[in-house]
Amino acid sequence: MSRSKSLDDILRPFGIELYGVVNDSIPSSYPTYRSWISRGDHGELSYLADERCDKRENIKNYFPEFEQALVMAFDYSKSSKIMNEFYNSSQSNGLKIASYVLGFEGMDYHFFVRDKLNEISSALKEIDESLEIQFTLDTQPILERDLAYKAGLGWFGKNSMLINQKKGSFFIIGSLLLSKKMFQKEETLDVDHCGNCTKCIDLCPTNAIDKSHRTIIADKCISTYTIELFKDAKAPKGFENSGGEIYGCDICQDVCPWNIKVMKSLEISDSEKENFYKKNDDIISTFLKPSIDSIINFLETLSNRKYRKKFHSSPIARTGRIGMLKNLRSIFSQKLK
Ligand code: B12
Ligand code: SF4
Ligand code: SF4
Repeated sequence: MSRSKSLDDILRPFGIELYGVVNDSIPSSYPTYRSWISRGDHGELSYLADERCDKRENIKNYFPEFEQALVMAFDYSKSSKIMNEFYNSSQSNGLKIASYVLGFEGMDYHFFVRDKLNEISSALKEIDESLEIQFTLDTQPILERDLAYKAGLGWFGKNSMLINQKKGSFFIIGSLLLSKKMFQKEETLDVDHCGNCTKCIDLCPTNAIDKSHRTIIADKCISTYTIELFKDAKAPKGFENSGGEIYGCDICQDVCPWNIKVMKSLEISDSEKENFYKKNDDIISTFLKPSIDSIINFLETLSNRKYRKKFHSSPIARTGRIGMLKNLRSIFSQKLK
């Protein structure tokens, strides 16, 4: 059995259809990242500009033993389709939560995908027990979209998302960094498929996409405002024209023709839908059905500790009760205007 065949065998049980390998430890878009930082486009996200900025120049700065990365896409497009149907139904209160939040059985993907990465690591160690492995999943000083690009998973969209022609962009990138070149897989780098389209740029309510550089101005992005800023903060200009986003933002992905195409062909069975609603019931019934003033009243009576306890396994624990109240009040005050 060839090594690439065995990789396919290892990953299929985890539902991973899109993956690739990278042998080069130097990110091809490090200069893009560097100039983004020098323009100050990281804004409040200081962790991107501190000493970890230099670390991103070479994967070996993070994992000196690096020889190969196994880069995988963890798909949550079904969550996006189900939630868009929900938002168009009479049950929706008009508020929205980014679909990745609900896409991993109600769990924070940092836990859910990490468990999968651990299981895949164990499977690889069964092949070679001397193999050393580190994972990278969002918080490590690694340019993950670059890794995915070099693994042949897709191209950098004008909205900065890594997009795949067949799968769109509703996936999380998770990678295993390996101390040996375990697999041979010929990767073809994808080319730009955005063409003349500018939908994401035109429809971003806060003008957060820097058209000339194809990057995001973090302080203008609703995702930064609703996920990363925990205390009182000024909403970005144009937030009043958004679609009720209270945690994260999917607008520049929802409008992308490549995702629209994927959504049209995606089949979801009744039992999958039932399971989705069951796993996400707490979040949907707390935030996406009641009136906004009653949610604010509810959170005002909850302690910070109880909020954390109630939502500890979901990404929305990140903002804490105070951060979520900030987001809700911001939308509520706009509705009153
Ligand atoms: C900081 C961060 C954010 C910040 C800043 C976003 C940003 N675009 O920089 C905020 C909070 C706004 C954010 C929002 C979101 N994020 Co985020 N975020 C990150 C994080 C931690 C670092 C990104 C980073 O280094 N930014 C610096 C900029 C310069 O790099 P970049 O945006 O990744 O762009 C790269 C490419 O697009 C490319 N590139 C861009 N322009 C050009 C131009 C040329 C000419 C070339 C050659 C290359 C190139 O080079 C860049 C550097 O590698 C990564 C995880 C990681 N460790 O990489 C996740 C990550 C990028 N986020 C992710 C997700 C899912 C989101 C959201 C969809 C969440 C949501 N629903 O709210 C939004 C999407 C917003 C958007 N359109 O980008 C996923 C993206 C998966 C994918 N398919 O692309 C990642 C990879 C996390 C993961 N492990 O899956 N995020
Ligand atoms: S995530 Fe939302 S606010 Fe950020 S760039 Fe995309 S559409 Fe604009
Ligand atoms: S909306 Fe259009 S321009 Fe934006 S990422 Fe998708 S294809 Fe590219």
